[in-house]
Amino acid sequence: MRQMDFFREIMNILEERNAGRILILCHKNADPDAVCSSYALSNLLKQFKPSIEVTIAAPESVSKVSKAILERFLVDVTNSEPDFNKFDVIFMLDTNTIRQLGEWGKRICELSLPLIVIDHHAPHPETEKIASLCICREDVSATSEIIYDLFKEAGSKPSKDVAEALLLGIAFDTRHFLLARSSTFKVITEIVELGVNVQEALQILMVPMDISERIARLKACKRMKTMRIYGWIIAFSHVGSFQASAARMLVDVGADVAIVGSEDKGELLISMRSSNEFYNKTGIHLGRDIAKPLGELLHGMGGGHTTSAGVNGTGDLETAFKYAIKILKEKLKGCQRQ
Ligand SMILES: [Mn+2]
Repeated sequence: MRQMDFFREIMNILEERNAGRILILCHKNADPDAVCSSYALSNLLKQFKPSIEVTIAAPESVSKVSKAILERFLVDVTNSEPDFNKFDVIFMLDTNTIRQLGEWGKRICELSLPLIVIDHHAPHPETEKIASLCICREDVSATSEIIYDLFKEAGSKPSKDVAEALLLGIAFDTRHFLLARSSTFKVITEIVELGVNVQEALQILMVPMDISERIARLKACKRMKTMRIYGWIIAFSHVGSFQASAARMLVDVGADVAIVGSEDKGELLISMRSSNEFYNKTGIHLGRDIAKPLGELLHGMGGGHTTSAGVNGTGDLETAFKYAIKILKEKLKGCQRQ
């Protein structure tokens, strides 16, 4: 089985480099899946190499929920730029393009250190080029699930704390199991058997939305424009922050596809969400079919999942939306909404 070799491949790279110092990187505004999988991976590595030093870092900051989780498990995730040359091997978790690392991404390209990518997003060709090992599994719903499998491959079991962290990562990325696959539930059963109380653990994810996010969502509503493409309702809006949250909200409200962006001195950040119905009936993979080509048109990068994706680029938002409409029109040809 292909998967069964990943743990060994990681250990081989660590041994080749005689690695003593490891850096684990999460994407900007690291979510619970990113920080929990990083924490669990660091534990796994230490089980097999007790002398290893692991630093976990995320550019800018981690999300509010992630902060609460890190406090609970007493884990440190730094947001100051690491001295990359100090490390022997770099891991990139829950992150499929170096763009999601901001300025740090450029630094990583200049290094000659081995880079190991572990992610559940569609692998990006640019990432594959610079990575020594790419564990990109689209068959699972969270990076935390991949780390759980690594424990199994290693013939080891996570501690109760680590199991709980993995549960939180999975719960977050599957919107509390709504998007979980059958294999995800198998993992959850095993986590429960390790002594984790699911109901109790999930409480930590129920952080009330803060005022700035609620205001961003309301602004996104106020500024929203909609159009129909072959009968599908496409919503566009712009906010300075919380683009992903706003896009999610617009789909909840009734859009089939929501595209929410921000423009800051010519730098564009765009989040997209689509309904499950949209994906099921059109087969359009938001990350691969829309975000990726849009990223290329904007001289940036785009990628993501079937119903959630992001794009970075340059230019103005008006033009970016026009490009998005053009791509959607092409892809939706022959997919009239019934
Ligand atoms: Mn994830």
